[in-house]
Amino acid sequence: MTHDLTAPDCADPALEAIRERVMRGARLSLDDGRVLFDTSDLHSVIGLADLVRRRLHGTAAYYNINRHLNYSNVCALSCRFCEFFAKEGEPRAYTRDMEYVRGQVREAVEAGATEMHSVGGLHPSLPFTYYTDLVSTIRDEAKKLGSDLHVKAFTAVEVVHLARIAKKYKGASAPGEEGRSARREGIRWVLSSLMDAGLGSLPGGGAEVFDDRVHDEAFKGKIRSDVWLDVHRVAHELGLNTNATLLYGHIESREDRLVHMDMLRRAQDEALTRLGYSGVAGEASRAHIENGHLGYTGGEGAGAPVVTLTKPGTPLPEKVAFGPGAPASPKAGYYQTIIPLPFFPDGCDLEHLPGPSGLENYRTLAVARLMLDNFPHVKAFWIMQTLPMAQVMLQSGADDMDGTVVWYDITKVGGAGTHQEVTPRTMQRLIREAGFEPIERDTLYRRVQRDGKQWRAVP
Ligand code: V47
Repeated sequence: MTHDLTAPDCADPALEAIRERVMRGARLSLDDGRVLFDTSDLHSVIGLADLVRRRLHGTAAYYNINRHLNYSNVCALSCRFCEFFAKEGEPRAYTRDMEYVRGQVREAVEAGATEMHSVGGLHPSLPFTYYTDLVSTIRDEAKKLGSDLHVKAFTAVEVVHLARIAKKYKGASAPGEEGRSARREGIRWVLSSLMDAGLGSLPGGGAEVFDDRVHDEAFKGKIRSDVWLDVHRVAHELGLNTNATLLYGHIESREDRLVHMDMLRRAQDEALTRLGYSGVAGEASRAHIENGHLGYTGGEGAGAPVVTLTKPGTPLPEKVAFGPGAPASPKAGYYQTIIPLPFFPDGCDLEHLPGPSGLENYRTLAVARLMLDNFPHVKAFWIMQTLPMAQVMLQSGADDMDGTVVWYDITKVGGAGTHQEVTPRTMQRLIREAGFEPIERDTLYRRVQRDGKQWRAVP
């Protein structure tokens, strides 16, 4: 970790106070976030985000060797931003059987993959056992081939759907604490069953934007922010690491993005406190009062102490959980990475919208790095950002490119097909070109030591 970095001089005087807070590693308020979004001095915003990124990760830039497996595109929902879903019986609908899954695992292991990322639609009729079989099939087939392939699977939206299918969601719609504890119990049951089958972590999908107006207009029927956050909270309590996304550039406002970021960092305050980090109680109330301007109180967890990772010398959670001196059976359970996802209009119900500009992509990513001071990683998901943008994003706050991927059918960038792949060698070259040192990581951000397709994770 590098500590002796200096922040760039800012052309916009409105950024000076923020610059000073960033240098100290102090939490930025929502008002600071508004300035970062409004200033025409984008270069300084990017420079500040780059400073935080270098403080946390030096010149390292991470990637992994992974595969995506979408088990079914059949979905009971019809979200307006989504071009992935199909209805049962439609010619383009598919649901994969276990023979297909085993074939995908063999190909993944052959390519040296360390991670299988698996998500799908909310299928109306698959039984709960399909999902536990999916996870155990991936793990067992990989083990037969000598690989400890990590299964990162099921968004929070799917987890709730599974609780319903398994009939473990009874009473969850009751008002207040009663409904909430029934909901949590169902979620806990589902996640524990999936963990017994071999689930290793949760991906960050399904968060979209934590705003009820946007929710009702663009993805009504999906779980709301409180439930999404609850799924991740229960996952953390069970020791699972998770990611979080932010889908932006559609009908949401920049203010909505800021509130989304604030809700996530409060949830992470709680998770890191559980991991043993100590926070600053006074800062929590300060941020709480400032955020109260909006009539938004930060929701549950608003009283947790503020825990930042951006103060010089603060250890990263992966070092606390898995590094030297960590307990023999590691205790994890926190958000690893924020993944800002630019909206792609092609082929969905919101096709008339333009989608975000390149500059808006840089700004949103840089603001995410600055506001989410307790998220260790920021991912420039190259499939959606494109490779050239992701390279520049490594200089704008991102430290992770995601993986080698191969098939990705949630979005088809610029009308391209679903085959999108970079080789590890190309990934390394692109990272070096951007001025960073490529580090292959596993899903939990441990370094990978590899001999061909044989690999092991080291803390
Ligand atoms: O939740 C859907 C988004 C997400 C569109 O955790 C769209 O490591 C843009 O979550 N334009 C799924 N985005 C992808 C995802 C993800 C990807 C990579 C890594 C990880 C991780 C997670 O894709 C959905 C939704 O927000 N999405 N449609 C669209 N038209």
